[in-house]
Amino acid sequence: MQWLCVNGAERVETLMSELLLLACVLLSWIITCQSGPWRPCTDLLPLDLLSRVLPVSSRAQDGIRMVQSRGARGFQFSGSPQLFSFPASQLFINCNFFPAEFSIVFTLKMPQMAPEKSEYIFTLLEGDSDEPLLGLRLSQNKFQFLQKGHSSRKRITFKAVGLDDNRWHTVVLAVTGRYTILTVDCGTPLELVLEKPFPDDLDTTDSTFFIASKRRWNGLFSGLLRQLVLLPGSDATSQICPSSEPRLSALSVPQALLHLPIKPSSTDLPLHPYEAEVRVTAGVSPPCSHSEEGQLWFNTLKKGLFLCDGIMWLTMLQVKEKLDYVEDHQDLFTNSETFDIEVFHIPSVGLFMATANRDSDLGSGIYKWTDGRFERYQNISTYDAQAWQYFTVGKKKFLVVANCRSKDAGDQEQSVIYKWSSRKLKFIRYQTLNTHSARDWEAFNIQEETFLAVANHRQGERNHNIDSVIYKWNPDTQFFEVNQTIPTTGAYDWEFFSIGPYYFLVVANTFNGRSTVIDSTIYIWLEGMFQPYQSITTFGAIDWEMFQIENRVFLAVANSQMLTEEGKILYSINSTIYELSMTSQTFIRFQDIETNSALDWEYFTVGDDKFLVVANSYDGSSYSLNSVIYRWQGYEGFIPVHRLSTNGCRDWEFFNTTDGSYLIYSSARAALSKVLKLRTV
Ligand SMILES: *[C@@H]1O[C@H](CO)[C@@H](O)[C@H](O)[C@H]1NC(C)=O
Ligand SMILES: *[C@@H]1O[C@H](CO)[C@@H](O)[C@H](O)[C@H]1NC(C)=O
Ligand SMILES: *[C@@H]1O[C@H](CO)[C@@H](O)[C@H](O)[C@H]1NC(C)=O
Ligand SMILES: *[C@@H]1O[C@H](CO)[C@@H](O)[C@H](O)[C@H]1NC(C)=O
Ligand SMILES: [Ca+2]
Ligand SMILES: [Ca+2]
Ligand SMILES: [Ca+2]
Repeated sequence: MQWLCVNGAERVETLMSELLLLACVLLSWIITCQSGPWRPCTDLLPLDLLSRVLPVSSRAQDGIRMVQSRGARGFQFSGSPQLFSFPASQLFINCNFFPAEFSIVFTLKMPQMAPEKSEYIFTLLEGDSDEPLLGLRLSQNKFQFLQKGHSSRKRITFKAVGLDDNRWHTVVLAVTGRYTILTVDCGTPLELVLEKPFPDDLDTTDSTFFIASKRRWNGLFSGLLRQLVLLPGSDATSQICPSSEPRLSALSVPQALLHLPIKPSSTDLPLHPYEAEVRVTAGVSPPCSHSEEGQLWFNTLKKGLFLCDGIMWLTMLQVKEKLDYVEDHQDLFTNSETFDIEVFHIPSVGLFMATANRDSDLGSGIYKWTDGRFERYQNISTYDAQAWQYFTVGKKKFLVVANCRSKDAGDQEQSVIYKWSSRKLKFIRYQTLNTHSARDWEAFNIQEETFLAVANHRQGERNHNIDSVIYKWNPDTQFFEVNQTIPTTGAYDWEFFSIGPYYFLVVANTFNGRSTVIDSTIYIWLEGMFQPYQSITTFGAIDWEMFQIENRVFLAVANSQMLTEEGKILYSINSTIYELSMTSQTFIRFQDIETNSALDWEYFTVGDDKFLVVANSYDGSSYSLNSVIYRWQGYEGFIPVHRLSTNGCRDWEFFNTTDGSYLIYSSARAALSKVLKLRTV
């Protein structure tokens, strides 16, 4: 008790002294700027200098690239220094004096610098002068604060500050009176005492801020800059320290860099550590000199990869094909409405497609690609088929169908595995498995064992809260046997993926009997079973699509409808793309895309370009809607590039043959699927 009281009192005292300090700081500010009715020269808020030189409305801009490294993003500057400057008058709106007391916060990542070399984090230059009024300069193992006084020039040097070790660092430089205090990664402050206090009449009239340079190419900052903030009137240290991530502690970081928020690790899973150096945008040629030798540059405009040989950029890869437009290729009349299309290739036999058709009397179809078109190949009896999955076990080839009804009313519902007979050249019935309104089968391998997971949607008319089942191939019996059951909620889709040595399975939970606003769960394979890893709230989730771009891992959900417990229903809602954050080891929101009862996402690539196509099926009144192809733009995420009119669009599949790439989509409203050819230039 005694201890508690003392501690409490101490805390009050500290708070008081902080308030006092703040009052002093404000007071000196008032005195400094007072001429006429008092107003500070700038807003007394953190002034984010970096944001001021970023592309407006997050358009790609020449000479600046967003790079992700060691779990965080920063900007790399390679363009003309003029591009990254702005007049000081933008900040000093009420008068022209630089604050006498201030702090500067910056976060950077910098490879080791050559001896003799120095680079600027920013400078404030007056007119055409080359002498900074103020500036921050880095050189090997050294950090300098440059400052111009009345007639003299000062350089305050902090030695043995190793910021150039290729790791993220957050630095606060606080200037108050005679003191210049440097705090690196919330560590012990280094203090240097000036001969004279920082001037209270540093005039910024006619001067310009240059971010990452001193107006010239020479000394251009070559590392990554994530944060650069001027805080007039106070010391920012107390605002950002202590921090659970002192190297990335933030006062104000540009929005565009926050797609990868830094969260403390919530789970101790030893996720594969890897590094993603993603370079996205570069219109003009970045500098290529001795120091860039061996560096690669990906030119998104010209579609080429270039290597710097120390003098010039050498072309490494030829210009790749680009998607130009999409044209109708084949109208494919199916037995009935089609809920899923599965395209697969049987080596030395050919390319096939299976359609999962609604009508139980007509069954489902298998088609073979012949002379550039799909032709009917085999009919298979199915009962309100929802999905097909093709997979292999050793040399055996299988197709499994998700039947969502039984053959005769009242009978047990069964899904069926078919095996390819290389003698009959047909699929023949192999094994039946009891399922409950089955919606999807997912086949996958873990350490040379084959698994099959079924999404059981509903038991009887009402019960959505049932088990979905994972089966495992038994090499002795040569059949699939139950390996694990997982409670699911109106399950619609399973998606399996692996990242490094880890295996994941994610379920799309659609409906709990009352609402579609429920959690869908990602599972991870640990100790011989799938265990919950992360839950994400979804809105009638129907499909998960996992894809990787460079080293980044994404999961996109197709949200079909928002039905709340109060009975409100919406179809035009966001479907969301999540990205795996290496820092937090969880999937976090990357981009929201407005969709109309989205039922499927399909990821595909053409040349170097990456695309997502969504199946928009219903907007509350019409099924005739555009489905949309989005192209990956790096910095901007996915942007719409093509709209295709569809009717009750249910499923998209991408495939390629020797004569090109195709998309096929099915309709849940008509017995017509369409094959589209991707035209490239
Ligand atoms: C499959 O069934 C459809 C519809 O009943 C029929 O038109 C077609 O001839 C059948 N195809 C084969 C290969 O049996
Ligand atoms: C499921 O399969 C894994 C991998 O073979 C095995 O370790 C585990 O014991 C199996 N679980 C059951 C319940 O059979
Ligand atoms: C979709 O997401 C965007 C961006 O997050 C948000 O502004 C918008 O309100 C959302 N729309 C709907 C219908 O939820
Ligand atoms: C064709 O598609 C497959 C799988 O979708 C892909 O692995 C392969 O690289 C593609 N081939 C070409 C030439 O695009
Ligand atoms: Ca499909
Ligand atoms: Ca699936
Ligand atoms: Ca999909």
